[in-house]
Formats: sequence, structure tokens, C-alpha cells
Amino acid sequence: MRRLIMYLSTIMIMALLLAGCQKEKQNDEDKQTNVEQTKGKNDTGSNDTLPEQKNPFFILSNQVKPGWPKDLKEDIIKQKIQESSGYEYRLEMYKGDDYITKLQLYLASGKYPDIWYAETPQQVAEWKEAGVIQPVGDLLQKYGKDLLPFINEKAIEGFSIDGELYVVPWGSGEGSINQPITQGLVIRKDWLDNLGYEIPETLDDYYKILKAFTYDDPDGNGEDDTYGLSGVVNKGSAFKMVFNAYGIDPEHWYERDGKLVLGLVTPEYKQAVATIRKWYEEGLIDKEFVVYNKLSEVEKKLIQEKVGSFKGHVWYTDSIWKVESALHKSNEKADFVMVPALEGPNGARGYSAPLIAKGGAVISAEAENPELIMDFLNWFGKDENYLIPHFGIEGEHWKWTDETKSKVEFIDDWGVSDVKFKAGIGNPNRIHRIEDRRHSSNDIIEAIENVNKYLLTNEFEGATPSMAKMSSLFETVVNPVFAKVVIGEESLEAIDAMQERWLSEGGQDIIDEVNAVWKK
Ligand SMILES: [Ca+2]
Repeated sequence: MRRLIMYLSTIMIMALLLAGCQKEKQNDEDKQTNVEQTKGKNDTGSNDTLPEQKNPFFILSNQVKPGWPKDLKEDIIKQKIQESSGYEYRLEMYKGDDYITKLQLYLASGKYPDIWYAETPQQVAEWKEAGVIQPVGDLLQKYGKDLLPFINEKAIEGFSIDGELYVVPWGSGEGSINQPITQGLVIRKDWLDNLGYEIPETLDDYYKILKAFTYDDPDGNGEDDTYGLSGVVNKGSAFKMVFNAYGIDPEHWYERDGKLVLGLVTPEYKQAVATIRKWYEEGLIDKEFVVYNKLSEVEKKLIQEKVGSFKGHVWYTDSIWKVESALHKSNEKADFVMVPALEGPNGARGYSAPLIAKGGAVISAEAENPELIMDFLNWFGKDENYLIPHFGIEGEHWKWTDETKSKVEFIDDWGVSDVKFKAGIGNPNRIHRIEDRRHSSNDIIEAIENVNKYLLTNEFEGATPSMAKMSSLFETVVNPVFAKVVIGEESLEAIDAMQERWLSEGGQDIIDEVNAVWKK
């Protein structure tokens, strides 16, 4: 990190010299667009008059796949937000590793985005140390009054360093439908009905269903052409509901004998792997799961009706989501439902509760008018604005289903995920995210209620220095062994050796650091 700072400071001097010339040029270009920019502003409740925005905010986003929306200049949702908020912005979007690489390039070249996004407290600690972000606590108090009611105290704690907040955390609305958990076991309800099974309550119920989905012709086509379960092998996350039934998430922390341990190195981890291995041996799991890298490969199998269950999010249960909508073209009866967490053999029950500090916006240390940025983010917290980034424009993209205005219905195929993201509806233009699902369909509301019925709590959500190694340790030490044990290339005992190796190659340091922080 120190090397990065030195590198940055040399580059920054050069960048500052250049910036003077560039800004003059840009101001000319922007004059025209600045004319109408006073509308949405200055109603922040603070008595200060905010200055004019000089340049469009440059936002580097990790929200969506590249190419969505296809042409940002034609992005009518963005135009609507700009018009209503009185602020202009320019979006660049990248996913996963590409996002981080792009961010590093921009930071190294001195062209800091004004706003970008944090996913973990660990990243925030690194950016703070490199001096590339600025504290946002005071700004949030002063200019973010419409966001504040949606922000969880724990998220503020998780993204604070030495008492100073560095992230404007994502918010969430009231009630159980806005609970943070959206992922669980998704199952073909129509296949259960065909074979006379109820929604599974226990891991054993689920095992019986997997066997029936594999061997009892759930689709009734007379052929042995289906699997119980499929998923992407990475980190074993496709099987998270199985680990959960044993009371753990491999990546979460649990108190054992007065100390915190990582789920990965508990005896329950090996028990869960033994179960998955047995299922694979019995032919219940899609044989190709080990070669899948992307969820889209699993989705293809779902659409071809070769797989009866998988770990997925609540939107799979709605017919406007791409998979069920594609499936309905060939089979109208196809129906995915979300299953509440399965009870395991030791009585454990609950889905992994994700980090409460799960993300948010950071503001560049170089941002000229951070108060304008916060005022812009605040626009997304105002009730009257919420429908635009979520659903698009009333009458054009969506309409109310009845006079009580409780449910939104998309017009034509604007609700289909690919179509709406390409048009800039939803994730692309949710510059500040507030989970607010009050107008969701009944299918989604039911799925969210099911998935949040039983929860397993992660007992440590902070960051420690050694945790930077966490994901590479999973990649090099854990994932290859997990896959080989499941498909029977290695014995179950290889799990013990893997756990030992994880501890000796840096895992023990992480555990020691976490316990040192946790005791305080
Ligand atoms: Ca069949």
C-alpha cells in the first residue's frame, strides 16, 4: 500500500498540472447543460445555499454487467434523474475484478471518480490508508437527511474507522420485505406437485426430493433426463443451504468455547461436505457443476428443465425474471418457489445472514464539492423519487395495478430483467441503493418472507489486516479440494488436511486477529 501512495503522489502532481487546462475546456462544454440545473437543489433542509455543479459527477459503478444499459447517452432514466435532481452525472460500469482493476487505473492516473462503491470494510480501510476517499459522516448529517432514516446503525459502525464514517451505506426500507437476505434454496414447485411432495422442512426431506427429481421423472416425459440440484462450484456456495443446515456458513464466524472460529474450520464443515459428496455419488447433482464458471450456465439447464433445485435469489420465483419468463415460453406451468431454511440433523436451521455493512458509496478525496455529491445521493432517499430508478417512467414502463397504488405492473416486457437493465431501469441508475420492495409482486414478497424465516447470524463483521488474504486462500487452498472431494477424486479425509493447510498458510493469523478485536 505504501508503494501505491508514493506512486499516486507523483502521478497526482502531474495530474494536477494537467487538470487546470482540462477543466477550462470542459467548463465550456458544460455551460450549455448547466443552464437548467437549479431545480431539484437547495431543498436539503440546511440553510446553506449550495454552489452550482461545475462538471458532471463521474461515477464508477460495480452495479451491473458491462453493456447494461447499452448506450448510456440514450439512457432516458438517467435523463429523468438528471432533470429531477438538477445534477448531471456520467456513469461507467464494470463488474467484479474488472471494476477493481478499472478503479485502480483511475486512481493511479489521478482521474479519481467522484463516487464509487465499496463492498467490504476491508476495501474501505485500504482506500482510507491510501488517502483516496474522504470522511462522509458530517456531510451525511448535513445534506443526507432523506437517506439517514434508511441507514442501519450497524452499517455505520462497520464502515467507520476510528470513529469516522467513510461510506454512505446502502439503506433499506421498513418491514420484513426489506430484510437483507434474498438467497436461498429455489425449487420447482410444479415438480413437487407432480410427484406428490410437500415443500421440504428438513435436509432429509430435501434428500428424498432430490432422489425423486433425479429418478422419478418429475417432468413426466418418460425419460431419465433430470437432476435434483445444480450450481456453480466456486467456494461451494451453490451448496450453501447444505452448510447452513449443519449450522455454518464457511465464510462466517461463530462462537465456540468462548472464541470465534470460521465456519470453514469447524467439524460441521466436513459433515456438510460428506453429505454433498454422498449426493453426488448417488447421481443427484448435475455432473457438470464442477466445470461451470458462471451462473448463466446453470440458468441454461434450468430453462431446458433439466434441474429441479438450486441456490438462487428471490427474483427467480417471479415470472418477470429472465429465467422463469424464458421457461414459460415452453412450459406455462413451470413454477419456482423459495424454500425456508432446511433443518439439519443436529437441529440447526437458518440461512446465512449477510454482512449488514454490505456496501455503499464512497466520495473521492479529490471531489471538489462533496456537499453537492451528498445532496445528489440524498435525492435517492426522497419518497417521491423512489419509483424512477426502480421501475422507470410511469405510463411508459409501468403502471399501478389498482387504485390503491400498492403494486406496480410493468408494461409490455419492460419488467424482463435484460430488457429493463439495458434501458437503464433498476440497478444501472440506482446511484444510491435503498432496498424498498413495497411494490413487489406477491411471488417476490412470499419468497422474501420465506428466505428470512430462519437466520444464522455471522458473529463478526469487521475487517482485520490479514483478512486481505481471505479470498485468495479460498481460491488456492479451499476450492480445489472441495470440488475433488465432492466428485470422489479425493477421500473425505482430504478435508482435514485442507483445514490444516488453511490454518498454517495464514488462516490462523486471521483467527487470532479477529479474536483480538472481538474481545475489545
Ligand atoms: Ca424426465
